[in-house]
Amino acid sequence: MRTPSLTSTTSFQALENHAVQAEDWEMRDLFAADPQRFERLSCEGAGLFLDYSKNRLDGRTLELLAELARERGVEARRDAMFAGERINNTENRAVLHTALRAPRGSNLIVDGQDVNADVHAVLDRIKTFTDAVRSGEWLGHTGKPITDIVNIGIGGSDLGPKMVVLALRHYAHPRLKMHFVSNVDGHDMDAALSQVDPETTLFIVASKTFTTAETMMNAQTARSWFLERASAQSADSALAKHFVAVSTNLEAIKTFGIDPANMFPFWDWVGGRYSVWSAIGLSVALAVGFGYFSDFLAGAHDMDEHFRTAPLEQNMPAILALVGFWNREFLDAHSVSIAPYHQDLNRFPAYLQQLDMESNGKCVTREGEPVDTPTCPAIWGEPGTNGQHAYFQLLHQGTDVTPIDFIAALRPAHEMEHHHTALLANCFAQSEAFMKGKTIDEVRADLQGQGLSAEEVERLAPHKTFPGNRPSNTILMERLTPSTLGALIALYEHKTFVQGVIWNVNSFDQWGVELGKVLAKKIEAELLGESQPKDGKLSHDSSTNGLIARAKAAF
Ligand code: G6Q
Repeated sequence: MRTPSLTSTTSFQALENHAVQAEDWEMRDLFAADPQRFERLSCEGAGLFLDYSKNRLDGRTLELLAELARERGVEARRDAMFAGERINNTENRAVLHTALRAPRGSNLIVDGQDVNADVHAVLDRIKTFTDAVRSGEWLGHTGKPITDIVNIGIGGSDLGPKMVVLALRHYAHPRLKMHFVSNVDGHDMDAALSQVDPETTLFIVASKTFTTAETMMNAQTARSWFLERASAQSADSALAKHFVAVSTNLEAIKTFGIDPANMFPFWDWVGGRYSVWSAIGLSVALAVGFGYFSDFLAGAHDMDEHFRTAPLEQNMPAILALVGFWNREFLDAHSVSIAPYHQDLNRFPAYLQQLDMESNGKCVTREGEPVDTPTCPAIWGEPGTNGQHAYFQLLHQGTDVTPIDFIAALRPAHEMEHHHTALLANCFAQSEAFMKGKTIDEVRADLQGQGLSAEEVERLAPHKTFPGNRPSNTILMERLTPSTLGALIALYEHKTFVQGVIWNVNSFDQWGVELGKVLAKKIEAELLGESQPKDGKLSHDSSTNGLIARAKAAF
C-alpha cells in the first residue's frame, strides 16, 4: 500500500496550523509562563536524561508531533524492525542491529535461522580471541605479545570502532595501542605503519563486503609491508598470527590469504553504519576487553527496550526525532550542531554525520516518489568548549537558526574537579544563552552601566545583541561508561529511524555513495594510462579532463 505524502496527512496539516501560532513564541516567555516547563519537557531512559525544554514548542506541539508519528506508522515500523522484517526495501534486507545487543536466550528466528544463537556464537569467539590477545597468550610470529592493533576499514567499518575506542580510552588495555587506517590516501597508512613493529602488530581487516576499494588497497599494502619484514618462515603461518578479518565474505578472505579460523563473521542484515555492535567492534573488544564490550552492548539494549516499550510521549529517541523534525520543517533549520562537552566524545559528531546523513539524506520516498518536505539536515560539530571559541559566533548571531545537541557527563573520568565544574558551567551557560539571548535594551543598560557615552552605546548595542530563542537539547549521563555510551549511540540510531519513517525514506540504503565510486575507477585507469581517449576524444567535461591532465603532467 502506498504511503500518503507527508504534507497530505491530517496530523501534518494540524502541525502546520499550530506552527503559524508558534511563530511568535519566545522561549523566555514560555519558561516564565510555566515554572514546571523543565519537568514537563524532559525525560529519562537507559541511564540518559534528555532536556528538550529549550525548544520553541509546548505540550500541544508534542501531542501533535506524537499524532504525526502514529499516523506515519512509527510504532508498527519499529516493531517490524525488531521482528526482523525486510524493512530495507531497496536491498530486500532485514535491519537487525538491535539483535546484536540482545541478551543470550532472546528468541529471534528470522527465515528459520536462530539469529540470537548465531550472534552469541560469534560473541563467544570474540571473547576467546580478545582474551588471548589481551592476556599476552596470543603471540606474534617471533613469539612476542601483541602491542599494536591496526584496524583497516572505512565508513561504517571505521567510524564506529574508532569513535568508541576513543570514547572509552579510560577502559583500555595499557599494552595495546589502537590505530585506525581508513583513507586510501597513503598518508593515513604511512602514519600508522611508521609507529608499529611487524613482530608485535595485529591487523584487523574490517570490511563487510571485502570488496571496498580503499580497504582492499590498504589491506594489500599492510600485507606486503608485513611480509617484507616478517622473519623467515612460511608466509601463511606468519600471516595467521598478524592478520584477522571481520566480514561476511568468506571466499574473498581466503583469496586474500587470511586463515578462515581468523575470520569473525556477521550478516547482511547488519548495515555498515549500524555495525559497531557486531564483530566490526572487534577493535573495541580488544581495547576495552570483552566484559566492557558486553556492557556496551547491554547499554544499547537498555535503550532498545526503552524505545520498544515507552509510549511515544515519553520515548527518548522518538522525542529527539520529533523535536528535530519540528525544527527542520517549521523552523527551517538546515543543519544541527552536535556539541559533546566531553573531550573523549570528540569523534561522536563525525560518527553521527554518517549515521544520520547516510541514513536520511534522501530525496525520494520508499516508493521512489519525490519527498514533499525537506529531509535530513546537515550534521556537524566539535567538542565544547573548543567550538565556543570558533563557530559559536554563527550559532549565536548568524542569520540561520541551528539547533544544538549538548551532551555531557555529570561526573568526569579524571580527578581535576575544577576542570569539570568549568566544563559543565560552560555547557549549561551556552544553552541558557541560546535560549535567552540578550535584548538590545539589556545591552544598552550594560553599556550605560560601564559609563559609555550615549553615542557609543548606540553604536555598539546592535553588535552586542543576541537574538536568542535558539533551540537546543541537553543530554546528560552520570558518567561516560561503556553502558551509557551504548545507550547514547542507540538513542541516535532510533532517533534517525523515527525521522526516516516520518519522511518515509529508506534509512538503511546508501545508493548516493555509488556514483562517485564508479567514476573514480574509470579516472584511476586514465591516470594510470591504462585507458586512452577513444577516437582522440577526451571522455569527460572540460573541468574533469583538465584536472586529469594536470595530475598526469605532475606524475
Ligand atoms: C554504511 C555504508 C558504508 C560502509 C563502507 C565500508 O552504512 O554501507 O559506510 O560501511 O563503505 O564497507 P565495507 O565494510 O563493505 O568495506
